[in-house]
Amino acid sequence: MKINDDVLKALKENRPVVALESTIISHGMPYPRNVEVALAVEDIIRREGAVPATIGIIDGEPIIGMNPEEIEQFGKRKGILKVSRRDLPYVKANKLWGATTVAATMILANLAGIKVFVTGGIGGVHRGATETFDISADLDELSKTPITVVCAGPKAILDIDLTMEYLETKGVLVLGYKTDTLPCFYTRSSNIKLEYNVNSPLEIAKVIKAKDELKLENGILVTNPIPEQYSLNHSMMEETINKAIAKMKSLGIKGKEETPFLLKEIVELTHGESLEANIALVENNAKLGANVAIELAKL
Ligand code: PSU
Ligand code: MN
Repeated sequence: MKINDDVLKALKENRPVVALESTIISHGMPYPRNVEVALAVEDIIRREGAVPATIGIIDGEPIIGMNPEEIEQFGKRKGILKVSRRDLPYVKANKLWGATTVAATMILANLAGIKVFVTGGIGGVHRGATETFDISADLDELSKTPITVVCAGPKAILDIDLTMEYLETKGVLVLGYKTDTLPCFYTRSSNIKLEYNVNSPLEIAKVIKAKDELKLENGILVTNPIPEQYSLNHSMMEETINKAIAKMKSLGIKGKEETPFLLKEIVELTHGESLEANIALVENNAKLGANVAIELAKL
């Protein structure tokens, strides 16, 4: 594993570090916006007072804290694999390039000693999963790796109710940041009531600390609603998502290709509006995640 100097120094001095994933760069957004956003998100984290660590795999070696040239490569290079938990050993052994999903980023962040991780939306239980069994490995990872993930809720393309049931079964605490309903990525709220709502980064940090004291090895999911002005209309998005899913089925796209295909299709169907929303929510999460890491480092 290669940890960059800034990140290593911060970790040694118990200063706040925030992990970032690379699947969102290589498979979640089009070039060159993906690179611009990845760099902008790092800047936001620095401005708040924490150290960003974008994680990915280069020639089989996990990189904890990519430099801007590496981020550029992850944005434009073709053939970078989408790497989740199961893919890690193969990619390492064969010295391949891998963009890490939420699950794989959690594993590597944890190895490096990072506790807080910011992303857009996590994977979850896909619609139709009762037939297909398609449940993102992100959910199981949250049940066994002690990282706090700040996101804007499960991606709207999923079955949100089943995702929440699954998280409950797996013992994953879901916190709503200044919201008492579950935010769903493109929209600020949903009809799913959350048990716990928190109102400050300090409050979140205290929950993380309590979990650690209880020796619970699982993660925590913090859901942070997309900023009001970027929130998209729920019924319009449902229509769009259904169209995208229908096209995906007609093309026979399955498994790990589903999420990248749907995100891309939705960007086209919304004429880029969903991409702007996606960017806004990631940036918003970066701000919150940085402050959670800052409070946690003080406790
Ligand atoms: N959120 C986004 N864009 C993305 C993803 C999440 O805004 O590209 C990625 C994350 O890396 C997440 C992955 O872990 O999609 C989930 O894929 P799957 O459903 O195949 O597990
Ligand atoms: Mn899947």
